[in-house]
Amino acid sequence: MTANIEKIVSLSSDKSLFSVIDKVLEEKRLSLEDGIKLFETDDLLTVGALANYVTEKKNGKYAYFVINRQINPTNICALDCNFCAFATMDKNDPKAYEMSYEEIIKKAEYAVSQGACEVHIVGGLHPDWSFDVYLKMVSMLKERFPQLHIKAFTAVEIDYFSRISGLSYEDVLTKLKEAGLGSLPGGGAEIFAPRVRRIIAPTKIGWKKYLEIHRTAHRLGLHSTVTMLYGHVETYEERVDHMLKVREAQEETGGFTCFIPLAYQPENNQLNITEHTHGVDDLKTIAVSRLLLDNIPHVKAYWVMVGEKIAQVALNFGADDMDGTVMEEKIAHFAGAKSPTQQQKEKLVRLIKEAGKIPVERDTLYNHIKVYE
Ligand code: V47
Repeated sequence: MTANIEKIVSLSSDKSLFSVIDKVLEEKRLSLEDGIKLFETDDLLTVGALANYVTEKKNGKYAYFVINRQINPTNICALDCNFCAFATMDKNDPKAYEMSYEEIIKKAEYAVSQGACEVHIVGGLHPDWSFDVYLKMVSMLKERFPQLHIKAFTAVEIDYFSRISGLSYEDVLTKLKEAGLGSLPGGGAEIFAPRVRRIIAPTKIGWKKYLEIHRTAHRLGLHSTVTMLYGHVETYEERVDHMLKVREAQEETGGFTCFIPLAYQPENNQLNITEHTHGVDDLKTIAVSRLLLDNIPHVKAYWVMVGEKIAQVALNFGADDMDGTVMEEKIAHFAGAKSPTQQQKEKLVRLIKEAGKIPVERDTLYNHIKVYE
């Protein structure tokens, strides 16, 4: 394997990459400058080959998917992020909605009937819902479907629950865990740099609180994922800085299972950026994530946001996970995503096999449910 990768990368036409290539092959940690070089090079294939080499050293030929369902209980939200097309602050907006407990149960029931092991719940910060409403959602689902993993509430929601209940982050997370919460999803990270947050999400919590909440969850024995929203006003340096802050937090707790670059979807929002991300940038961002985040076990190519074709190719550019069946996607589709809103298991298996990888149906924490040799 090493001989082959050395042959491949020796073909690189970009001299500025040589020192980075050496570091990767010698398993040395990459720096901010290395990350920027990887983004700035035109030699996408070398960056991809290196990232694939690292992925295969970590996870062999396995590429993961999960039978899951997303549930977004409401889109009424006290925040007004400029990139978000999903949420509304106005309860009378025609697109505003609230789900009842019964509707949530029905959606979970359908998911279980389709073989789901996970529900992924995120939504608006509803100005009239108390923390008890959200707690009941979790306890009710856990009572009814004890086998289901409840991956719910981003750090932004946890911060909101803390503010409306007067409880500390630790107490909010402990109560949710006691009610049946299995893990935290990674939404809300956006780009950590304050310059970018001021433009795209000026009223959202900053990176320090985001990571403090994840660290607290990890200390309580909950795992979580972590995201990065790219393709809008951020620079390469700000992307790399985001990744390095994630790497530092992971060094302390080890609680992140997966890093998920989220490609910006440009429609129906208040940012004046109307371009979708391009394939080269999607693949490079996934590859650089894999190379910089040496202490994160998995990198996800989220088919909803990059599309099925790029997600499939990304399995040879450092990604080893495609997320899942999803069943009902709203956040990206309100913002103009061109992908389907759900996926069949068979299709995910085929996409992975055709990428030359071995499909593995996983649970939320990457335990193998079924290997499709
Ligand atoms: O928090 C919102 C982002 C996130 C847009 O944890 C947008 O495994 C692109 O976090 N363009 C929700 N992105 C989705 C998410 C996620 C998805 C799949 C798996 C996991 C995981 C997490 O989507 C939001 C926000 O960061 N988002 N609007 C937009 N216009």
